[in-house]
Amino acid sequence: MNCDPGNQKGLNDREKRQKWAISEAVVNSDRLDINNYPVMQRWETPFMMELAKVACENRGRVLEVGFGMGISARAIQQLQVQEHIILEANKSVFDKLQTFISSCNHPIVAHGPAFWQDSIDLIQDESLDGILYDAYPVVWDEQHTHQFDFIAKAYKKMLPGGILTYCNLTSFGVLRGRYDTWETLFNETQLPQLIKCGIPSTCINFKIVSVSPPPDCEYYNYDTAIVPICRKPFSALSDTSKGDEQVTKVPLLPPASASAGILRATNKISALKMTASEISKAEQELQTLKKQVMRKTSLWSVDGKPVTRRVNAWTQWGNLKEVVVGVADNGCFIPTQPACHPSVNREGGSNTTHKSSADAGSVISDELPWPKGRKKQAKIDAANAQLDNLAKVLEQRGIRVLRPDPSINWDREIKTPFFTAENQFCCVCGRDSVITIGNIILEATMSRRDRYFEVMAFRDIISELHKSDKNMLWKAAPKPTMRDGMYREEWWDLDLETRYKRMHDFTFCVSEDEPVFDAADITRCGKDIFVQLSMTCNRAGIEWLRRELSPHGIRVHMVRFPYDLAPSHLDCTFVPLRPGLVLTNPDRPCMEEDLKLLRKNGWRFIEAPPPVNSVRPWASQSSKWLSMNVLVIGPHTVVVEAEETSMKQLLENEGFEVISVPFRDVYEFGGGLHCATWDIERDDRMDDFFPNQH
Ligand code: DAV
Repeated sequence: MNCDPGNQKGLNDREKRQKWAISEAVVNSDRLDINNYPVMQRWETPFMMELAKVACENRGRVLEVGFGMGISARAIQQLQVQEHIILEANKSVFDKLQTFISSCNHPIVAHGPAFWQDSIDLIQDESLDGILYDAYPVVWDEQHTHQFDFIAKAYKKMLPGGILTYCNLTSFGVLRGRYDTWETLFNETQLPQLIKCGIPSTCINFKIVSVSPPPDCEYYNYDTAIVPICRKPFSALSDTSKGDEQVTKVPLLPPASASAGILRATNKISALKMTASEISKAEQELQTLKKQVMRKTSLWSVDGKPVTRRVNAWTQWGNLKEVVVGVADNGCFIPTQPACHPSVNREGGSNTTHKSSADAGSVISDELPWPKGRKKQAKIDAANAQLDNLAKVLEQRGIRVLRPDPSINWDREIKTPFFTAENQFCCVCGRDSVITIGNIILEATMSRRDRYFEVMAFRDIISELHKSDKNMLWKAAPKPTMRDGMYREEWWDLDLETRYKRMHDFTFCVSEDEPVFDAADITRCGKDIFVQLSMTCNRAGIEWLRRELSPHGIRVHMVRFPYDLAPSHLDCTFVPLRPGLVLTNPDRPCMEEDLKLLRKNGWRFIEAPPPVNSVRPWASQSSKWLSMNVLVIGPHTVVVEAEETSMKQLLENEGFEVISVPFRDVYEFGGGLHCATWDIERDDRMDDFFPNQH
């Protein structure tokens, strides 16, 4: 093709750019031309989709350079990234971009009209999860090289694990004639330049995709095209490849665990042949990376300016905007203690999903003591895979997802002046240790010794929120001593018959000496919150909540379920789904006295169906009713465990859209979908759903 697009003769580079910036864009449904240069054509759509898929693999925060006809921008929007940043140089294209933004569902930040050279530094270093570069070679001498100038600058803007792709069809269309294969073209013209940009050769690859340009296309006449894939590695990996200019076919690093943005050690290590010391270095690197990712995620900043964040959750059903999903890293078995005597479920299988080895529980329980310390990595990985998947599903719905600190070693003894616990638990269930009530983030007292410090895994997130939302109130309930005298340990020895006889006493293993509650003993319905008297929440705890929250206009109501002989947490017993509707547990009817308020205000109750899979995994200390531990993410949308199809059916009959996700591998880490999440922002208000109080 004619390679000098328009008259650039006699102009210096700056003047060429200035001329380009103000040239009129001529656009129709098939093509975009500027100064008579064919900038973009409709046939590139499937190709742009491929580029977008690469750039959005980690979702997160994706930068796009060059808006053109908006083809890749549309693709990126479809892939539902969390933030989409676009740089565009030409003024009239930029105007079209403004119109495009107003029609988009996911947040876009546009910079321009400005060349990337002038706007790239608006983006923080190490802040991007993906980059798609598709700018036109405005200075024609740079036709084959302009992408490298960009990549050299943009590489430091990427997070470790970030992914970059680019397109330069006007160049590839010319170069292809000079090489036998795409591979030789790539290895000779792209790879050395990419290495010069600082990318280790082991992190560079490409794929070939099919395209169908029309025969009269001015710049491209091939039926395949190249999609470069460049990843930013851990520094440990870049060290090993320093000076490596030799190119052979190399395996790509496996994709980042996209939802959390966390690369897990297993992935990383299996991808490469590494020595023991390299592995240990990589592991350390991994911990640092995880922390960086957490920090970045919790800052949630655009261009260095924090996005307005809001701590606001008044209900269980308002549209969910921001949520924390737990992580299972370093998760341990619950140690035996006055508040908990864990035991093996005889009926539980060794595999949580298939019932093939369903007798494993009885074998373990007959032959082995309750285990101590850290769970097997395979169990942790399995739970993490389901947690990561939940995070991904929520992100795809435009919900911002944060994760707690995965680097805390829970397999460590704790000693206070009052007790010793041989190991701690995990931070899967944020629901238990912290709750958002309106603009208040409240840390619970907790009831179990092994969970004394669990909230610390969420502290980075909490303090970040405290910095960015000036209206947020940060409260922590008084930490109990958890000394022996705080518990009635003899309760554990009561046989079922005795517990049954005493069911209306509502006395459990925790005494009334000190206020005690777990955050999951609470459920929110606007101005009114309900708190369950349980093994994990005593009357003193409810009284503490009442005094603390009533000055904020919140009414605290106690709820009791006498048939639950070992109650803990409300979210498998009494689950508000939307205004006027509560999901109830058929085995655990509520005290009629406690239901009066709901009945008077016209609330309706639907009973949970029996669990489809009622086999509790052998190490799970929760009941089979985790089937009703659903996560409501909006007034019409509920997330349900994948095997619980009867629950799905019930909720669909009530008019909900039901999203199914597998979650049984998480059960032994303390709970289900509701337990493993902590909502920070919902689109709701302090409404009064119970105007008839008396
Ligand atoms: O019914 O076993 C479990 C809740 C765990 N956070 C139950 C409640």
